[in-house]
Amino acid sequence: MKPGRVERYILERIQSNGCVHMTLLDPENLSAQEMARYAKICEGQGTDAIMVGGSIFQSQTVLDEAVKMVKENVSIPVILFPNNINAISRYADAIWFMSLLNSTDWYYIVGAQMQGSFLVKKYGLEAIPMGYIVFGSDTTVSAVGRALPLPVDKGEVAIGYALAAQYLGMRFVYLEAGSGAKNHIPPETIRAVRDAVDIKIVVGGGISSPEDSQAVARAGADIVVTGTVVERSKNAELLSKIIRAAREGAALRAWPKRAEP
Ligand code: 1GP
Repeated sequence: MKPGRVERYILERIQSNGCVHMTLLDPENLSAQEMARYAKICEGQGTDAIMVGGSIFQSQTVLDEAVKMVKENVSIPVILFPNNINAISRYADAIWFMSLLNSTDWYYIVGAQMQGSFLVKKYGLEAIPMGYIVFGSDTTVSAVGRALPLPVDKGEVAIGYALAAQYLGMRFVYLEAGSGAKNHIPPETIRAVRDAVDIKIVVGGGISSPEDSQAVARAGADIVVTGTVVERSKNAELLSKIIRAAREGAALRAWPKRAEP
């Protein structure tokens, strides 16, 4: 399966800016109108794509409404970030087709994917293959996804999962600290994964300041995801600084640019 339109857009942005920023909006926390308004503001501040999803979201009807409204208000891609099979909307541009690699439950590794694949095909959604690694044990995503608690500061464990993602043919790997996590994934862990894999690295969870954003991008995140900071602070200027800081972090990397495959 070759990269589709949205994936090519992401890769081009990573190539030109060093790092991409994505905003995660959760239909569980925001109405469709709020999602559309926030998405528009985030686009205005320079975010590269809107991700829609959350850990406990349950209604496909509400999701459809939210995605439709967001789509009407922005021109950047809207990418589904599903927690389950009812988090698939025909109105999105693409879906992170992800497996929670360190789940202890078959369902989150491949069961939901097997069931959801029919809708992805029926809707003609662009599927972007991604390995999802959840760190820590005290977040909603960790509890819902039955994640085997991974230590955030043990790079070698993360490397194993990230390499597995790469060898399984996934083109992205997401290092997830969990939405609203007290701390983001440490730069040392990101750097360790960066040094080990060739696929693109997504980092999210607990990134709440320009300093955080710069640190994770500098350590090697190709995509920096923030959600809670916008929902909580409602501060467009802060978001703008976080987005700028991600690009600055990428520019400050001390190692040579990787050759594109
Ligand atoms: C959650 O990584 C994302 O899946 C975003 O986390 O809400 O902490 O920014 P935050």
